[in-house]
Order: sequence, then structure tokens, then C-alpha cells
Amino acid sequence: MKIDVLTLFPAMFSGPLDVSIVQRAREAGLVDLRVTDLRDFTHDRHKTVDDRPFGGGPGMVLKPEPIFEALEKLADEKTHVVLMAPAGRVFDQALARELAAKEHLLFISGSYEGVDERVREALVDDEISIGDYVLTNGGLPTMVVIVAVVRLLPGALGDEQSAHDESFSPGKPGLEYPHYTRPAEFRGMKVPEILLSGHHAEIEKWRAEQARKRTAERRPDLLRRDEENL
Ligand code: JCQ
Repeated sequence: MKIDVLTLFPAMFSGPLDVSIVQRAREAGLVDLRVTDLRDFTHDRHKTVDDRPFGGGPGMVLKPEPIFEALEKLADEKTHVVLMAPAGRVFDQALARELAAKEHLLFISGSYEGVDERVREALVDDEISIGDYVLTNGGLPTMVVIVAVVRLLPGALGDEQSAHDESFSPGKPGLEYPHYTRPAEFRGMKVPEILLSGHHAEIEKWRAEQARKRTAERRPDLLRRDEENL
């Protein structure tokens, strides 16, 4: 898979994408990730990427020209162009799976008050939000989506992790059961006896029950959503 990012803040992207599973996937050639500075596609001395909104009002709007020129260089007809924006479809695991099936993703990491509407009309295939809160730009949302997508690419997870069941899969919507490791007693707090018993069938039953209770208490919406999807 090829992933392009178009951003005003390329520096944000070093770090999160250079570690862990994403870094391994890049080294293994599973994903070709490229971050491009939108200012590279300006032509004036001040590298102007934004301007005041027609009709007045607060804030600035990303100009269309640099974005159009960038996409003429970086994208083709097959590219799935995603604009990160609060007004988009809310990101979840199902959407991550959908994106993981694409050959080429290009993320426009918006900022300020928004982007010129003609970018949406002519270039954008998909608009995605990571939730209802205000951020300063689309950099972090873009990285959230990239990490969720890359770990789904075939071969991205080691055997150990891929064998591990996932939360947020249809038929398995629940949160995880409680985990414990050594020591069996820590500062007076004991690991549940059942986990030390060696009775694997009983342990499975206990874990399933804990996960069910925890999900019903904390995230009943996950159980309802899963019923709708089955
Ligand atoms: C917040 N999910 C995604 C703010 C405009 C049009 O582009 C804009 C982007 C931002 C940054 O915030 C997000 C976001 N939740 O992208 C304003």
C-alpha cells in the first residue's frame, strides 16, 4: 500500500510513524509512506497557503491552488483522497478495514477554519473525523487513522499479535478481560485464584464473563452496535 500525507506541519509526523508496528511495516515494504509539505506547492515569496474567507468572518481558509497542484503530482484516478475534518464520517474499526483495502491513500490534513470548498467538490473522496473535539489541525487525526490502517495490512503484525483476538470485530464487540502478571501478590493485592489454578476451561469462562460485565457496564453502546451488525 502507498500512503501520502499532505500537511502544513510535516515535523509532527516524525516520531509516531517511526516506531513500533508502523516502522516494522515500512521496513518490510508493506507500506510506502510519504509526508509532503503543502508549502512546497506555493509559488510566492511568503509560501502562502491560506487566505481570508469570502463573505467575511473569523479565521483563515486553505487556498485551493497548492492543494490542487500537490494532488496533480501525488495522486491519480485510483488514489483514495481523504480529508481529515471534524465534519467527516466518524472513524471506527470498520472504516479502518475499508481503508486497509485501498491501494493508495492520500490524506489532506486540514487546519484553520477549513479548506476551500472546491477542494472537497473536485478532489476529496472521503471525509473522516476521529471524534467530536476541537484540534488545531488534522495532523494527529491523520496519524491515528494511519496507525489503525497499517496494522491491518497482511503481515504487519507478528504471529504473536495476529493470533490475538481483537476487540471491535463483529461478534466480538467487547472490551478486554482483566490482565495480571507476576507477582501473584503485590502490596497486598492478589491475583484472582482462578488464574493460578491451571484450569484452562474455567479460566476461559471467567475471562468471557469479566469481559461481558465490563462491556455492559462501561460501553453498552458496543453491544447494541454489534447486534445491528450481525
Ligand atoms: C477533529 N476529528 C478530526 C480543524 C478544520 C477542514 O479541516 C479542519 C481540520 C481541523 C482539525 O481537526 C480534525 C479533527 N476531530 O481534523 C478544522
